[in-house]
Amino acid sequence: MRKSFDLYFASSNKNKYSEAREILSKFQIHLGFFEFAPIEIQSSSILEIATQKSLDAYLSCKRPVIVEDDGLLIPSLGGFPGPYSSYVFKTIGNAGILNLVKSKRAAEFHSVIAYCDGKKPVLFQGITRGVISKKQRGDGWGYDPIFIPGGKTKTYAELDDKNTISHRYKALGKFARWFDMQKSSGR
Ligand code: ITT
Repeated sequence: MRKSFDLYFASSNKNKYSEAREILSKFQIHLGFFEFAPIEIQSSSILEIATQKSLDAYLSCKRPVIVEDDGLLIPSLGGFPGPYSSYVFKTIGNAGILNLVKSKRAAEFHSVIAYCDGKKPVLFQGITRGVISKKQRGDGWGYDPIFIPGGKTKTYAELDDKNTISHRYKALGKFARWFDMQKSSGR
């Protein structure tokens, strides 16, 4: 691993890393990729899942590391798919979600970033509210073609500025400010 990175992003999902690297570079934080296939615990809380993922990632990476757990929550479906977003995407995918969502289309994308350097993990949360589109639009990854963030008419997949408004951007922005303070206080 190169030494020039400030910390690592552990994930099996290179799309998440690419966006996180671009976002953190705006805060002068250099992020390396640590390929890692987490064994996700069964929990209804993405905060709990992210906490455990970060502890496991640190054991493998042995360097300061962040992980991210995301969930797409659809209130009219009782918060589904929420903590099961990864599994649901791999099984029924965007077409399956579009079949399930009828009139009430409100949705939320949640991101939890968990930082671990061997001590108690520190968590940062970001939420972007929006709606589920009526059909898939754009060529993005994951749920990008069906999620329209609030105040926009385009899906995440169609937007050029996803990385300045996304759930990931909001969680990483909080992390970056905290990380900077830790560095300046010499910790
Ligand atoms: P990890 O190895 O980091 O756990 P993962 O892909 O399993 O990667 P998550 O459980 O955190 O990641 O994410 C749940 C799913 O939500 C993910 O697989 C994507 O399909 C989707 N997702 C998360 N963020 C997204 C985004 O910005 N745009 C589109 N889909 C997203």
